[in-house]
Amino acid sequence: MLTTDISALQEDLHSDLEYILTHYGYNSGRTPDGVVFIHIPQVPSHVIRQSIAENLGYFVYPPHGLLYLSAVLENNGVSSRIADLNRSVLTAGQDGGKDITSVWQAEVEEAVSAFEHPLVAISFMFDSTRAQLNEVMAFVKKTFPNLCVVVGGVAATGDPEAVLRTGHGDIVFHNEGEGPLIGFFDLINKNGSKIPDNISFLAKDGSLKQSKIVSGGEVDFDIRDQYEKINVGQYHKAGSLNNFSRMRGTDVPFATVLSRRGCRANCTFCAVRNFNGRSVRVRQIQDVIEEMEFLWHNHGIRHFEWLDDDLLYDRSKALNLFNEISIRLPDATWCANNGLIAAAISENLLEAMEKSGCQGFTVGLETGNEEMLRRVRKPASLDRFAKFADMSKKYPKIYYIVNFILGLPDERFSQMLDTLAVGARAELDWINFFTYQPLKNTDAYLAYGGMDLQNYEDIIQRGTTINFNPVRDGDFMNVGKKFGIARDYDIFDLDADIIPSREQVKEVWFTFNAICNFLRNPALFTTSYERVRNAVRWLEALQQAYADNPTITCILYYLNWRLNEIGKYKLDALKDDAMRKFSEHEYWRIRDQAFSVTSFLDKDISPLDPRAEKFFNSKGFSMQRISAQKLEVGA
Ligand code: B12
Ligand code: SF4
Repeated sequence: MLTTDISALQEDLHSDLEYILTHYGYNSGRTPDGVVFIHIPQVPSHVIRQSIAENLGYFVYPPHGLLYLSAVLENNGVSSRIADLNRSVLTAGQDGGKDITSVWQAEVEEAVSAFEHPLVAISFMFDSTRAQLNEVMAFVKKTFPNLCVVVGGVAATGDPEAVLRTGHGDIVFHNEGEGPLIGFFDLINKNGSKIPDNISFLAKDGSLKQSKIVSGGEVDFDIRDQYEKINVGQYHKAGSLNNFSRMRGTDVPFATVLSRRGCRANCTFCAVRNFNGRSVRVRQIQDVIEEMEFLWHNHGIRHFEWLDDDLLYDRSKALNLFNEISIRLPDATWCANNGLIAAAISENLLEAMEKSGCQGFTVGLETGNEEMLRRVRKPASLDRFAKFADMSKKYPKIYYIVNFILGLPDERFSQMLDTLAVGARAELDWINFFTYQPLKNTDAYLAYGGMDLQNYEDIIQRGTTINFNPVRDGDFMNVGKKFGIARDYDIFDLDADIIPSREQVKEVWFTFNAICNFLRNPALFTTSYERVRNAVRWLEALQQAYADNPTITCILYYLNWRLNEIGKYKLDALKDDAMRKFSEHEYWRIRDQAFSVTSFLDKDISPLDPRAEKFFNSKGFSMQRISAQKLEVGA
């Protein structure tokens, strides 16, 4: 068995690294004449479905981290190319006849051919894309055996050894890459002796070596010139950022922005603290705005998505940022799907957000159970969340989403029910219920040893299409037939003290989702025109991605009837469409027997099963609320 020896001694490391440097001629003057950065495909080729790709249903985030890395290298005189293989495979996927693998391979070859002997630097962000990483690394090594291959990013940091043991990657960079990459070029260009921080590699004897691991660093980099390398204004043609970007319009050019690195919190299931370090580092407001203006004027970007993990950190700076956006980019829109901390939201922030073009954001509460909240170290209290939920009703133009995780380690069914009650009572616009999946380099993973992983297809589906829906998982279709799994309203008969199996959690997910987002979606009852309008936009965007799902069409029928803005002809067409989908999918017909979503087509809201209503009553409120009507014009 190969040994693992973590050593921080510079001299030892230097001699260990020597053989890699010698192999590529780096210590005899043959330094890289450039860098080819590679963003690997996020979706495996065999999973890409032409209909989803055409519908722009896959995520297509610009490779933001690589823009930063190429900017710092350029400042240091090293030129680079960025090959976004993800975008290429999605574009190829829209054209059913293309051989997707040969498309990304050609792109790699083309990028490499721009140089004589570049360094190949691959980004590996998500464990779920390991198969694609391995495929790309193997291709590069086979085609260009004389090129050094380095890998960085969140997933590479989480398990560097797994990357190195493939034999196709030479060095792994940990954490944020700007400083260490410059350190690496200093070492080889200037023939220096300081081994850069944050690298792992295998020594000649096969043992794992690691330099000092540090986190944090500079955040104010000017990346504007780098956007040219990826032609950022074209990304919306290959996919979406999330359902918010779809709600804004699939023809609207979008880009991502980052104003802060790090997060003030340290939730057990999250990799951010271990990756970015303890502090939150805030960029200069001026720089952020100039970047956005540049994108607006030079690349036609009209919609922005924040990548920040803690966008509201330093409230007064956040307020200034939003105020500045509303003055300098009055027609821009933005969303923050990555999750804001509800406790940090105040009324004046909401006002400034709305004015600056905020169309919607997500808050991460994760659980509605106090004990679980403490256990996952979420910086939230149920009281603060309830206050935020009340406050949100004063700013109905913003679409509010809350994230919950079901099936956290050792979570009992009663605790999941608390989540249902907190979510239902808050009456935000949408609830994302996720099922739990531990991630490497998180405290939860370390504590639970990575057990309880979902099946591979599940992870791929969840990670690559805009709003994961277990219904797409073939296994889920049959789950109700499995012995001992309660489904639909029968989940309310489950023993409150059990820790539900993963199969059972999926059914709990289905019922919670059906109740909160469909049967009792707040847009069915609110008197706010904006909220109903937003809900229609949201559901229309969702329907594009889930074209087979008739429940979305049913609720759209009802909400459009409430809005009273489309004529009878279009309304009838929606009804026909819903009926057609039911006739084509037995699965949905069976679900409808339990939940009666087809009542929406009769302009009726069906009562909840008494077991569900009894549960809500036990929490002190009712969810029956039958009397919804058309909105008054101008309401
Ligand atoms: C945007 C985003 C997404 C986007 C996709 C982004 C993309 N590139 O395609 C979407 C919404 C699709 C997404 C999905 C998921 N995401 Co996500 N996502 C993010 C987020 C918010 C921002 C990433 C980002 O751009 N950061 C800003 C740039 C500047 O930093 P960076 O990309 O990390 O790059 C730096 C370093 O990583 C490093 N680096 C990166 N590449 C390289 C390469 C080299 C050679 C070097 C030297 C260095 C280097 O240097 C860069 C500059 O400092 C991060 C959290 C975060 N704030 O980072 C989570 C995060 C990366 N996501 C995470 C997760 C878990 C997921 C999902 C699994 C969620 C889910 N439950 O479905 C899916 C999986 C996606 C998949 N493909 O299968 C985890 C990753 C943990 C892990 N080990 O896998 C993170 C860290 C969030 C968390 N809560 O812990 N995500
Ligand atoms: S608040 Fe969000 S980003 Fe911050 S540690 Fe918790 S899950 Fe991670």
